[in-house]
Amino acid sequence: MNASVDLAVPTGILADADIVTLQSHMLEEKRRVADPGDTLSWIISALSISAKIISAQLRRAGLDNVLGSLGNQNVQGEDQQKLDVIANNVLMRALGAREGVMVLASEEADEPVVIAGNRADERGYCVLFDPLDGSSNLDVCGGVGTIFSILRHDRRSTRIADSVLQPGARQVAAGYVLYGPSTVMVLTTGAGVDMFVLDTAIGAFIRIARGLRIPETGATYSLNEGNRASFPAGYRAYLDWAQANGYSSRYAGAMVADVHRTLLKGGVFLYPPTQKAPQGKLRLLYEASPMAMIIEQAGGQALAGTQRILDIQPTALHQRTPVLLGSSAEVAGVAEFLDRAD
Ligand code: P6P
Repeated sequence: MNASVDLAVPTGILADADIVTLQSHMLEEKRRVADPGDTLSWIISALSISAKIISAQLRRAGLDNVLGSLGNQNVQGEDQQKLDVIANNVLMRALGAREGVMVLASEEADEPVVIAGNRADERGYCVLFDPLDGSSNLDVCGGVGTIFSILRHDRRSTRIADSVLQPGARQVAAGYVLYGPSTVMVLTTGAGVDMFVLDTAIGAFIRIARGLRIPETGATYSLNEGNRASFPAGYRAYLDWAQANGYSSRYAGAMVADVHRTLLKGGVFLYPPTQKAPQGKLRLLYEASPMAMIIEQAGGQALAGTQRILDIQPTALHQRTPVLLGSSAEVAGVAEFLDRAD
């Protein structure tokens, strides 16, 4: 029941909305998503706590001397930032302690981590994440984020660790946290997309949008044009068309920031194949698939070339994929150029 709150002077979140925290949101979701033992809610709670800790660490990064790289490379061959490791450890510890978590997989870990004490035939969940996406933006105070994907453990897998190799269409939930001027969580459990903002005064994520829909169109494209020379012909033909038709270019260099803008304002985000990354740079399981679920749940489209990202059957934890996602009409427009060029 939406009891109206009669306030003399509307203040902040009390002004005009019921106060729904992430926790109460998950209780509402319980009626729709079968979640024996509230396991999924507990996993979302662990992600929420992790996001609060990581957000606090990022706000103090320059003061606590945790900026910069560790001087080594992760499994991706990318310079590992100190905060990549800190964020990864926070998520591993928060999620590893939750009952019902069978496997954790991270961009920062070579192999999936099988949580001890589980048998292959047990019911449970796999949680995959990129702990700090876009971390190279940290030193310049740019937007960074955490991306997460939640799958039911596949009890048919011979090795528990192989359970993470499921198509994105089988995700139970997915989302991201954007650490920007405010800390925002965007989440779907399969029935639309909801958005929460962290109220640091009370340490709670408050729901500010329910059933987010991506605009059908948007005259903005988002990709790293520095790679233009090595894009396949179809992408270059699309860029020529977009620039001749008044499109704007926006690119933050962090997938979470670029996808969040695309979700709210419309347009299209792309990471095409390049000479350096012939399969694309972005990782399928913990970047492309969760973002594809969010965008599709908001009414958009998410493709790898002309194939639906959520239909791809993964074969390796860190496999990469080209990404084309955003407003349906805009994605269809790009796909037309790709089809013509094939
Ligand atoms: P480039 C960040 O390193 C990341 O994985 C994504 O967050 C981002 O979209 C992409 O790589 C940026 O890559 O080659 O444009 O710097």
